[in-house]
Amino acid sequence: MSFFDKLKQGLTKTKEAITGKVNEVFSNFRKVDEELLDELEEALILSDVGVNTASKIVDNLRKRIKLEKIEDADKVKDILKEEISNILIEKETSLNLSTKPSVILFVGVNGAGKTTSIGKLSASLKSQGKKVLVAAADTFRAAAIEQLEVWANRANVDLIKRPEGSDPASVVFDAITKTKNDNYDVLIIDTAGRLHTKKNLMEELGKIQRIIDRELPNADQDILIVLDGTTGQNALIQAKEFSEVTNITGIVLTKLDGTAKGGVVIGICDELNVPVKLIGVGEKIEDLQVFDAKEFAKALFE
Ligand SMILES: Nc1nc2c(ncn2[C@@H]2O[C@H](COP(=O)(O)OP(=O)(O)O)[C@@H](O)[C@H]2O)c(=O)[nH]1
Ligand SMILES: [Mg+2]
Repeated sequence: MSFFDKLKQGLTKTKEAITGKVNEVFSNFRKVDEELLDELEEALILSDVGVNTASKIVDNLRKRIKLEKIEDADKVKDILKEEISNILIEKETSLNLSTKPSVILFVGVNGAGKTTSIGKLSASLKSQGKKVLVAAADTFRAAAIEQLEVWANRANVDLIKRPEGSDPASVVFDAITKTKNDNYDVLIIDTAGRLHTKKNLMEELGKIQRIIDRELPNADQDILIVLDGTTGQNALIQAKEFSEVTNITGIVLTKLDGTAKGGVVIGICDELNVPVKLIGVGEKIEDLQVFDAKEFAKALFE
């Protein structure tokens, strides 16, 4: 299956949710009036686009209807698609990998899909000829370390681990040392999603960050927050919370396959000053895609 077919298949339910609701609105309206716009706004909110973004889209729609003197409901539908696509297509989405080595730090709550996404990304980078090291800095549970090891084996990349309960920052330090000594291209760091308090989490991530900055001051860095797409608007809230404690450079949105809440991508692209860089469309090793906004919009509307 091609990447696009896979994406399209993964987005089936989201597509049904958004276009289903929007089409229903249009089937009830022949006239372009304020009531139509209200109903459209509600349909977007119900599709997990988010209140702010839905209202922004409809405001733009209202302006264009007036400016372009639109009376035909079908034309409104076209403009709606355009407005949504415009929101999706604004940002640069490639990973920062121009230095050797470069570092990718994964953060996000438990269960979001960090470890799985690291496994998938490692395999993809490896297939591009890169020498990849992964660091098991989620030392909170033994199972988390084992799970990363399984993925590292699957992706055929090297792993640095220490026993459960070890200081995550020291795992990162060891990993950086190995990265330098053995000439790795990319170091990918897994972190714990939940500590006792937000303060703990902040301190932990801060410590890891300082070590990276000190030991690899010239390395390209990505700090990717992994968000579970099936949680809809909650994903947006989490992204905002994490951006308070760390300098996020990109979003990995997982589990878009099989959820109807993928509309949250639109809200995320609109509300956060951070690009969606990768999306998860399945549990298999090949099921991580570079986020291509154009393709995404196409998969949503065609
Ligand atoms: N369907 C689907 N499941 C996923 C995806 N990404 C992760 N998962 C599943 O989500 C669960 C939690 O993932 P995990 O990587 O352990 O999350 P972590 O706690 O953030 O490290 C696992 O069962 C994964 O198989 C995805 O893109 N699609
Ligand atoms: Mg994990």
